[in-house]
Amino acid sequence: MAWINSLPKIELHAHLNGSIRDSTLLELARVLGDEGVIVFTDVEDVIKKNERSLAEVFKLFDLIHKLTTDHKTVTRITREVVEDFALENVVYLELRTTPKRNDSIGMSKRSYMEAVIEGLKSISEVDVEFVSASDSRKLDNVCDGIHRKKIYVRLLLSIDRRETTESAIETVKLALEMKNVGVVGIDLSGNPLVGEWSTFLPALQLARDNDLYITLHCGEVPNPKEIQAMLDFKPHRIGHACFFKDEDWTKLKYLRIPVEICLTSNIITKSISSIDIHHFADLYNAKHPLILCTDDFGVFSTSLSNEYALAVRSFGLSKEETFTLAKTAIDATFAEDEVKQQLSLIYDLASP
Ligand code: 6MZ
Repeated sequence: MAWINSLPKIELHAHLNGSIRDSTLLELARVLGDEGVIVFTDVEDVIKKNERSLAEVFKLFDLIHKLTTDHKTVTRITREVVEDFALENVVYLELRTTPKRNDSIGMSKRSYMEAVIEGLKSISEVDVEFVSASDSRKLDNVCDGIHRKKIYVRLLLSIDRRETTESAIETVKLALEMKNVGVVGIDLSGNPLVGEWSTFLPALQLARDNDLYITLHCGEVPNPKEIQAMLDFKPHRIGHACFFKDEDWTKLKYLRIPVEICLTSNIITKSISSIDIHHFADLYNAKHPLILCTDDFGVFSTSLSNEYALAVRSFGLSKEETFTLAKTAIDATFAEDEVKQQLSLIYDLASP
């Protein structure tokens, strides 16, 4: 479906370390293998595998973090991930990542994030705008007569559910300090079987009090109490919503909280047993705000175009419906009004 590739798309749920090219991961693994830090062939099998349970996904992230967590590599993967999204016509990307501290290599949460920003600055294949629209050089996608892809990038700092309250608060404070370089919000993610909602609440409240946007991984496993507590917090968006009960749907729909839908991720991790019973259909028919997203395009071997194609095939969307679905994602972004207007223009020009 070539038209899906050329459709301008908006990605709002993508984890940096889950969106690494396999070729890059294998290259990094080979280097650590040569240094004797890991056994390359073991890692090669894990990286190339396509079926993974949710528990295996989190084991894989521990491995990926071993391969990627030095400043130079963080810069490199940021550059590659943004380029890959731009090349498939993602015009606005909210990229999320967990700031990491690693004393043994002199990495602080701040220096980790500076390496991410360095990655954004180092992109030359495509035009990137990641500071506020009014401060940035105006993006013109015709350069010397050659059309270049352009992409707006905003950052969300993730709190990992393994973190303490203090560590989560540190991340929120860092996000506040980095608002001038494109950080717009906070995400709560990580293994949903780990950690308590009450641990993260003070940090999330601090974020809210200081006008950061908030998105929560919500209902990725059955946890009725936590789902209700999260909805009562009224985040600006949620991700997944796989294990919602009737009362959760009622509350979600009443509050009109947009849902980031990650079809392939939900199917591969078996959070949803089959695509034809995915909650996309019910939310879509109810005209509830939803956004198709990749989650981790590296880990789940997908792309945003692939997620749209899957929705078209599975739910019978027409071209017009698909275009409208892509365009209405603008409303759910955490972007400034000026960027939203620019995105509207991009869609108007691409209208079928
Ligand atoms: C929950 C997830 C996730 O932050 O190191 N992450 N958290 N559910 C998911 N669904 C499968 N996919 C990714 O990117 C990797 C981290 O993002 C979170 C996990 O905390 C993972 O360690 P960063 O760039």
